[in-house]
Amino acid sequence: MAKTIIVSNRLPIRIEKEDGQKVYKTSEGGLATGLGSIYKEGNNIWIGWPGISLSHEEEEEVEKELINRNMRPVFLTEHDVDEFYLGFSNQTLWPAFHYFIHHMRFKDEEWEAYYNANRKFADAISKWLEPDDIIWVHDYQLMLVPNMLRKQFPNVTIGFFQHIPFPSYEVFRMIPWRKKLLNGVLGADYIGFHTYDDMRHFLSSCHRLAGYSYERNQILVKNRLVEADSLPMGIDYDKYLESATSQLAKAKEISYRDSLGKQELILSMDRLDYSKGIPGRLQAFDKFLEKYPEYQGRVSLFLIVVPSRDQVESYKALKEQVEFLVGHVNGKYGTINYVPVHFYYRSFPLDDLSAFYRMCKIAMITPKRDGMNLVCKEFIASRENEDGVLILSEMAGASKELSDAILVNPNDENEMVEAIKRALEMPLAEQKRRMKIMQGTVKKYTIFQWVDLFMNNLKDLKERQQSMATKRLDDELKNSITKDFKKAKNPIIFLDYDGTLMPFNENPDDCAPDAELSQILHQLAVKAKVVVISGRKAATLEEWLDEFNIDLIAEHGIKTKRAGAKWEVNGNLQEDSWKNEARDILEFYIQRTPGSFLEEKEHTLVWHYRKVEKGLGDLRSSELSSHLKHFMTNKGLDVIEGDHVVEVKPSVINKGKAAIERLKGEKTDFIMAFGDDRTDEDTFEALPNDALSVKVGSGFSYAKYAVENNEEVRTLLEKFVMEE
Ligand code: GDG
Repeated sequence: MAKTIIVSNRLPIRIEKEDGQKVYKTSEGGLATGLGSIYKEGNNIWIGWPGISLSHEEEEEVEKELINRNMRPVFLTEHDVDEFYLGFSNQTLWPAFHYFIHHMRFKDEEWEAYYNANRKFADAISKWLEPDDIIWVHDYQLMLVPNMLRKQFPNVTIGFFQHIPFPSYEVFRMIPWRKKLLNGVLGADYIGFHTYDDMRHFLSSCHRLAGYSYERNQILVKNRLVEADSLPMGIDYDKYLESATSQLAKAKEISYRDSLGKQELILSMDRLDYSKGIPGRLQAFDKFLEKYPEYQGRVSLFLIVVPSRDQVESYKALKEQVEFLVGHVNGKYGTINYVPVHFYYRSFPLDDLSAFYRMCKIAMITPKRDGMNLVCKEFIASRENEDGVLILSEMAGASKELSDAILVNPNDENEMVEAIKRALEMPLAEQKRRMKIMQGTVKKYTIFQWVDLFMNNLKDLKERQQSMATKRLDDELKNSITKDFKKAKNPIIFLDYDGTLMPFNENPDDCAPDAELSQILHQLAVKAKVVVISGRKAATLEEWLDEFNIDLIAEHGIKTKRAGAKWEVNGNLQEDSWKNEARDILEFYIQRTPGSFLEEKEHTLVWHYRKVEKGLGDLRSSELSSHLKHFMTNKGLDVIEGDHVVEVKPSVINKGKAAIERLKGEKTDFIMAFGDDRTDEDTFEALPNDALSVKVGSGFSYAKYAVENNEEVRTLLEKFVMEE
């Protein structure tokens, strides 16, 4: 039976050594809870690192134990952990993705370790993978895994979820291995982010740095439909509510309260991380007590910092900074019976957390950046009496869902100071109104709903891929078409040129046929009528292709030249009086778009933007197209948006009409057409039903079949002319 394989850097269990004995400690994390409903079922498994480096003998023993718990280990050496995890993951990707560019470092050896560790994960997955399994890879430590698997198993179903933000393309582009990282993730079919902005940034990086175009949230990667999506992660609401209303949590609250005194408490709880904005929060609290001294003695900050990555220098420095600030505030405002900041540098069991969520009326969660932030959702779920106030950073993914919090910019100290005052003074009715709305949201979008949605969307996408993939020209079809071609007495083949027979070149004048193509055309012309049907100028086609003794159709059908004969101009053409006006418009866009240029053909005008900065070229081409469409009303012209070109031409002309014209009076028993862009769609659409049509590249098409690129076209044509 097909199974689901969850993959993350850490397993939902960690092994620790106590007095030389291995102890298995389960993780209480949100992800482990949510995915627990999956990996514990049937033959499903979770693959990841168990959190400790072991000897070979120990590894065997641990693997056996983990198999009983539906887990499979990936063993990492201490070197892997230093370079892959603490190094590349946490000192290159983490700071980049959280916009801490001054903390980023780029080390070749750490990149290599990242690659090798990802390979270890991919190998472990391959070891357990069976046909029809679904793989769900988690987070930034494993960005290369999806494509490593895709190369090995082209049809496997892979989902990827990124738990941290995805930065703007301007920041992501700074990483030397950016393209490899993007291609790594694009090996997945369905790619989830917490917010729409993260998704948008990812798509824009794919477009601008890796050259993929996208429509809405979909990208075609080598003919495979890949979808990015925004899917905010939730929590196990009932678990937090139940824990907060348990007798144990209530008893703990009473005992802590007794020791703490009467102060109002503001909860701050994070892992030790510079992205969480802990110093900024302390500084704002300091400012608050200074600006509103009447609150000194009446309110305290309950500051929990959970140890994390403290072998990394920047984290060590952060810890010292936090300790310094705590000391500073306590020294400045503390009295015998007033502690302004209660500071704990350690983790607590859930009952304690629940007691904290109960006893602190205000939670102040003000990260500088956070993918989602689950603590604020847990606080909301734990507020049994629907009171309390959440001060939340607008830089946390959660802020997109929790607009009834007091939202603050964590870099604006004054705003944070005022937010503390507002929270402390918020009337109970207002607190309840806001809290109820937020509870409604957090209760509705739980971790379980998130898991279901992700899995359903992934399966759905796979089905859509399969229905699209029926068009691919596979080997069996290629063989049977080749047989038909060889049997035919009078075959005719229409070939577009650029993108179909030749790859695109930065310089359009540099595309004369190479030796391989020349040989194919020579041989093909002996066995079939060959018609090159292109948007190019007649003179260019003649210079490059006349020697092959084939038919040429230039400028989308304006001029036609039979093999060995002279050029003829299409009889339907009117005067070109529109050209002067259209040229002025194009010149206007050339001035505003560095790198673009005009190509003037006898009966058409073409604006090229292949060399223009990516986003700008797209923007200007759509502006230009709509400008031209407006100008052309009733002028009998067409505007065609091709591959990095916008072309204006008389509408009486198109490749489809030219192809039909060429077929008149022809007694043919095999018609086939190849083309790659919008203009070739006219050919595919116009040809008789029994004609074969092949789209080169990705995208929807009228063609019956699709191949990947011009090399695949050449290979098929070579097959046609090969002697038996
Ligand atoms: C990453 C992204 C995204 C904390 N202290 C204790 C404790 N915790 C638990 C909390 C919460 C979890 O740890 C922290 O989750 P966050 O979401 O706040 O932050 P990250 O660890 O940075 O997680 C983040 C998340 O992935 C999910 O996609 O939201 O943006 O950075 O559940 O309760 N748990 C216990 N004792 C503690 O002392 N038991």
